[in-house]
Order: sequence, then C-alpha cells, then structure tokens
Amino acid sequence: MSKKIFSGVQPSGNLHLGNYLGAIKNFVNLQKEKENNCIYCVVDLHAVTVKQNPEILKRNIRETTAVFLASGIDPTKSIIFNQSMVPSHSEGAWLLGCVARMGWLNRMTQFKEKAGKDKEKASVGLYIYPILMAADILLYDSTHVPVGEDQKQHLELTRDIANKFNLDFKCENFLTVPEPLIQKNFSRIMSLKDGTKKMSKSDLSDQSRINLTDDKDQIINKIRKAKTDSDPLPHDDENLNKRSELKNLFGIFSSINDQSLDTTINEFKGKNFSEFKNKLAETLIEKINPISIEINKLLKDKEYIDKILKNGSSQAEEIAKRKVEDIKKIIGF
Ligand code: AQP
Repeated sequence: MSKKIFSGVQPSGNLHLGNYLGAIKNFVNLQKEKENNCIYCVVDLHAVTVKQNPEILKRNIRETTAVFLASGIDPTKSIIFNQSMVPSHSEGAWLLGCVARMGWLNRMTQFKEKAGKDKEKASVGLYIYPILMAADILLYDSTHVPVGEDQKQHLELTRDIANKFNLDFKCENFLTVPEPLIQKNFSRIMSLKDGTKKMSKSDLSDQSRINLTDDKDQIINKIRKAKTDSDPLPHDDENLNKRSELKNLFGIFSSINDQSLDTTINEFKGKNFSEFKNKLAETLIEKINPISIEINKLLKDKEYIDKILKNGSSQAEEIAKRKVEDIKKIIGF
C-alpha cells in the first residue's frame, strides 16, 4: 500500500549520528519503496523557537539540506523543502492551535526539558511548536511519520488534534490520523559521554556526539574517548541494561550494520574493548565519511541547494495551500 511520508529535521546545527540512525536513514529507506510519496522538510520555523544567529541559521538550513541529499534523499523522487518558504504551515498551525487544548501542550515533556527550570523565560514558540509540527504533518494528509523515539509524544498530540478536528467539525477522516514510524531497535542514540542522555545537537560537549560532518580523525578520537566501564565485554545481553554507555555503543554498531544486538554481542564476546572500539570507529568511518565528504562538496554549490529548496517549496505549497483552503471552508471562513 502506498504511504504518504512526512518528516522534518531542525536546522539547528551539528546534525549527528542520532539524527541519522534515528530518522534520516529511515527517510532514505522509505524513499526506496517506489509507491511511497515522501516529503522531507528542513523545519527552520521550529529552529527559531530558541535564539539563532541569522547568518548561522542560513548556513544550517543549507547544511541540513546537504545532509538530506548526501544521505541519499533524491529530490527527483522526494520533495525537499524548508518550512519558512511555505506560509501555509504557519496559517495551518494557527487554525489547528484553536483546536488543540492547553492541557495537551502542558504534558509535552520536550518543552519541560528544553525550557528547564525557568520556563517563564522560554519563548512562546517553544511551547506551541508541537502544534506547528502537527500542521506540518496534517497539511499533507501524511499517513506515516518516521521519527526518533523522542518525538513519539508530539506525534500522539498530532493524532489527538486530527481526531478532535474531525469530530468537532463532523468531517470524519478529513484530517488523516498519521502513524509514527519509530524503529523497533536503537530508536534513541545516546550521548558518548553519558549513556542516560540522548545524543543531542545542543550538548555543549562536541565529544558527546558524532557529527555527520566529522572527519576520520575526529571519529577515531571520539570513539576512543567514549565513556565505557571496566568490566569485560558481555557474553549475553543480561547485564547490558545496567551498562548504558556500552549498550549505546553496541546499539550504534548494530544499527549502522543493520544487525541485531545479539549478533554484535556474539561478534565481540571474549574480545577486549580496544578491539571493539577500533572496529566501531572503522565502521563509522566507512559509513559516515562518504556522507561527510558529499556534504562538504554540496555546500560549495549554494545555488544548487537553494534551487532544490525553491523547487521543493513550490511543490509543497501547492499541496499545503489546498488543504488550508479546505480547513478554512470547514471552519466557516
Ligand atoms: N539521539 C537521537 N536518537 C535517535 N533519534 C534522534 N533524533 C534526534 N536525536 C536523536 C531524531 O532526529 C530527527 C530530527 O530531530 P530534530 O533535529 O528535528 O529535533 P531534536 O530531536 O530536538 O534533535 P536534537 O539533536 O535533540 O536537537 P536539540 O539538541 O536542539 O534538542 C527527529 O526525528 C528526532 O526524533
């Protein structure tokens, strides 16, 4: 059955292995199924919910687009665009924001985490951004949304908004209720410095993540310094849950090689840490370095990247505009 796929990545810099293994790799696999219609968005309106430097933002929008292309998203098969060039997203977010309930937003754990202790000082945008995310998805009648595990709650909110709109305005199935596509295994890649924290762009320590633009030496250095413990490599997965850093490194190795955790455990049992870390660094270099080289090549041709975004945005606006018009008619405008 053909699927309508939508997903986005914030151009907030430092795109990392977590973004790749948790989301972008899946974007590429979904594009390979010919019957799917895929739309991938650089969600720049989401990025400005926290302070951005305008020049750096501009560069990050192009860099995120380059990451999509270098990872294998093909603009002749999928629509690639940036959100700020499609005004219907903001308009749709306002209309759906009048359907969403405060209580729903108050439950969003990502806001609590990102706003921290002083939530009075967080931007209003950071609080309401899950509604914009709902509009992003619903305006394209998306059936499936590939995301990392951390976005599951926002997807549930999107489903709640769609259901409530359909119910309030008695228009059954008008807004498609989307399904999240979250990988069963290794859906949350953790920091290299702390196995209980997710790998994140905004972590102040660059050592905590493998950036998709890292070169060979940086990858080797980060894996060598990645936190581990002093116990021997495990013979089974029994005590792996207590060894979060090792579990994460095994997860990364398994995910990048498309193999199960058990296969990785069997491959390295009885071996020493340095052997495992060397093999992990080698594999990451093999898979990530070609992407990094391609990103750098693409970034030299800004006009090409801008053209892709412009074409993608006009295709996206065509679809989103029609849906917003229908929503407005239903509401009574
Ligand atoms: N550590 C992760 N493991 C698995 N998936 C992840 N994703 C992000 N981090 C991990 C997934 O990547 C997609 C794009 O994410 P995003 O950039 O739009 O937003 P984010 O989740 O806020 O990313 P970061 O890296 O955590 O940024 P900061 O530090 O700014 O908060 C999403 O599908 C996400 O699930």
